[in-house]
Amino acid sequence: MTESPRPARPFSRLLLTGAAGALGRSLAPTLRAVCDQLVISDLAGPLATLGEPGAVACDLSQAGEVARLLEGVDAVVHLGGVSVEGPFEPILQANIRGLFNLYEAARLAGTRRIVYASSNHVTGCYEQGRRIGPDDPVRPDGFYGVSKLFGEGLAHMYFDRFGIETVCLRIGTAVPKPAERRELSTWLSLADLDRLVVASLTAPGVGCTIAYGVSNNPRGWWDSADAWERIGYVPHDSSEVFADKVQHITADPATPMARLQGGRFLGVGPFEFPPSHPTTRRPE
Ligand code: NAI
Ligand code: 15L
Repeated sequence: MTESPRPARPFSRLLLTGAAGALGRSLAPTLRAVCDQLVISDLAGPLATLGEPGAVACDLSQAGEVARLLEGVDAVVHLGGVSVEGPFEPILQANIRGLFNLYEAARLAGTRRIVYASSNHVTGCYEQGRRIGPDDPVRPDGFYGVSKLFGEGLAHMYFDRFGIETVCLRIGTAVPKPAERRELSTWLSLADLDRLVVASLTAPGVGCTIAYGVSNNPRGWWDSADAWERIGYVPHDSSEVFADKVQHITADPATPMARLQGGRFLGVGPFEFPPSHPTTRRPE
C-alpha cells in the first residue's frame, strides 16, 4: 500500500519555544513552511534580540503564561529551557516545572502533537564507542540529562492517558560543523535537524516515539533505525568530511569527559546547595 502524501501545511497554529536560542533561530524559517501561523516564544530578554513583531514572551516556569501561550495551538516544537548541565534549581524551573506547565496547557488547549528536544545526555554515561538505542536503559550524566528524562516520561504519560503525540528527539550535537573528535559521533547537521523536526511533526501516527537526532555519521554510537523509519527521517549529511580537521581534538584522556558519551558535561559539577537550602542550614 502506498502512503498518501503528507499535507504541505498540516498545522494552522504551530508554536516554537526557545525561538531565540541557537536551534530556534535555525529552525524557524523551515517551520514557517509547514503551518499557517508560526508563534515564536522565549524569555522576554532573549526574544527582544530577535526583533520579531508578534513574538510572545513567556517564562515556561509560569503556568499562567504558558496556558495563554498554548491557546489555539495545534502543535509545538519545544526547544525552550536550560540547554546545558548546571545547578539543579534553574533546571528544575525551566525544564521540569516548564515541561509540566507545557503538557498541562497542551491538554487543556487540545494540542495534538509535540516535538520535544530531549538530549543525548539521557544516556551520557555509556562508554564512547558503545552502540546503544532508544530501548537501552537510560544512564543520564547530570541534572540536565535527568530533566530531559522527566520530559520523556511526561510525554509517555500524556500520550497514554490523553492522546497527545510526542516525538522525543535525543539530539546529539546540532551545530554547523563538528569541533572535536566526540562530535564526529554526535553531530547533527542543521539541514538534517530541519529534516528531523519536520518529519517528527508531519509523520502520521507517531504515538510517543523516542529517536536519537544525529546525521549519518560512520562513527555514530546510536542506532535509531526503527524510530527513524516510523517518522520517515533520512539523514543526508555525514561528519566524516570533517574528520581530518578535528579527530585529534579531544578532552584529557584521563577524564570521564574523554571516556563517556556525554563528553564535557561529565566535567561539570558537583554543585553545592545554595546557602538557604534547608539541608545546609546550621541548627540554631
Ligand atoms: P539555547 O540555550 O541556545 O536555547 C534555549 C532557549 O530556551 C534560550 O533562548 C533560552 O532563553 C530559552 N529558555 C531558557 N529558560 C527558559 C524559560 N524558563 N522559559 C522560556 N524560555 C527559556 O539551546 P539550543 O542549543 O538552541 O537547544 C534547543 C533545545 O534543544 C534545548 O532544549 C536543548 O536542551 C536541546 N538540545 C540541543 C542540542 C544542541 O546540540 N544544540 C543537543 C541536545 C538537546
Ligand atoms: C546538549 O544537550 C546541549 O544542549 C548542547 O549544547 C550540546 O552540548 C549537546 O548536548 C552535546 O552533547 O554536544
